[in-house]
Amino acid sequence: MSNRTLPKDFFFGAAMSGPQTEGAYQATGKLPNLWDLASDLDITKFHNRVGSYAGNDFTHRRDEDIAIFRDLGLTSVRTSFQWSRLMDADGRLNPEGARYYHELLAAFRAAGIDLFVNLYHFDMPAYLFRRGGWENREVVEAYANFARTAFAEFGQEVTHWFTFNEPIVEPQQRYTNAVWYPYHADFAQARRVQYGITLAHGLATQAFRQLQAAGTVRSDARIGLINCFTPPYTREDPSEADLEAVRVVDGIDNRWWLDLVTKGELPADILADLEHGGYDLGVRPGDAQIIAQGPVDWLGFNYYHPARVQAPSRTTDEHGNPVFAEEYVWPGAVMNESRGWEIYPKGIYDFAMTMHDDYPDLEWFVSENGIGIEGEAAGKVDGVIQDDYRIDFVRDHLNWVSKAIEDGARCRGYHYWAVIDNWSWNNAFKNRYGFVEVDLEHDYARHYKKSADWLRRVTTTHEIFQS
Ligand code: BGP
Repeated sequence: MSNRTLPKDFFFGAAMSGPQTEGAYQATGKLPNLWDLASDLDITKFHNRVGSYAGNDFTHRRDEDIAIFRDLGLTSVRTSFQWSRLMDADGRLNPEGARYYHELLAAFRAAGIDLFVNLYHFDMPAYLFRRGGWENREVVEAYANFARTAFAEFGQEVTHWFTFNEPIVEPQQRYTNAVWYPYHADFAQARRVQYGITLAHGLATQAFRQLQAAGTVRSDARIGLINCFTPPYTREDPSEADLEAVRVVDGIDNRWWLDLVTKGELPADILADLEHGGYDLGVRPGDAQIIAQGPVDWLGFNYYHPARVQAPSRTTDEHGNPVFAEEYVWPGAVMNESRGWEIYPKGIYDFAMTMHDDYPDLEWFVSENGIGIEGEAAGKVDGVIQDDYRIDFVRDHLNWVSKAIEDGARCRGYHYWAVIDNWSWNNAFKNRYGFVEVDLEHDYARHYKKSADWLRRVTTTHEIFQS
């Protein structure tokens, strides 16, 4: 069988974020963000006690990394501007932080790489978190001010903006699963945070449209949202209760954002459920108008794993939180044991078909996809990591992307998460995602892994090679 291909204008790139790469955490007048705060408070929560401070040393290796992206045939890269670097504690532009990002944009431009800019990657300035974070309207307004300031300052330079990366993840990781600071398990709080982020997105999108109409933002610029949509599955012969579990999980994690960015609404069934359960989102008069500003120009889809759920065996958990679903362990699951995530390449196709059927007007791209493996440096041959599993993973996902496009999906490109290894939140450098190794024993030196050569062949030919 011949190899599948991707369209000529399909783009390949890399995804990364400011807080996971930049380091330089006290340079350019940067304020502490939530990760710096969590690292200061309890470093033992981080794998091998590696906190947020150094990223992957990108700031010092910027030009080297850009040369790597170019050499690998990538034409776009997404990162985030750190709120804590761009703004000062009075909510004004920090000129040194602005210079940092102007230089960053110029360096990518000089290399012919389009830098996509995301405005929030789980990295609230610590002082705003102390004021109540996303549950406080003043903080929602502060984010809108930050977004407006960024659009005004960089409006002529950036063509691809995103308001948020994975807005569902802070409600999950910080306020439900208790794995990220402040380590809470509180369903009601998680929903209030989700609602605050939703309003922040609406206000930022509104500011973008206003500044574009005024000519401050370039006319060809687009605004988008990126989320980790998890295609939901249940048992093959589901009960009514299993399907109900799918409805709720899909509603909170996926449809909430899809309805926001296509219709400027939130899913009525989920709002009704929350009201029925007595959960107060703190809705105020005028919020519907903010949410109505939510529609975007295109969408980013981060895909790592599907969601498999079934009817729960209990209605509340040990914290008193409601339980709508529990995990369904699919007997056929193939796992990435390092991360505990199922590898299911067809999920990318199933999501593409959901978009095609339910949200047909929206263009999108795969904004993250990747595999993080622990201990891979142990198996080097002649100094090179032998990561054939990474080739298998990306190839299998790209094959489904190619099939989806053939079947009408409006998918325009693919960004791999962490082309160069980077710092992964509480896991720090435990699981490595890169096609390029970051050698922590030797001052963050970069080395190509075996898979890099395969990636270059795919990006430059658009043919999905077997190996
Ligand atoms: C996504 C995030 C990234 C990245 C990636 C890998 O959810 O947008 O920031 O970290 O997942 O996950 P992890 O780092 O938890 O292994």
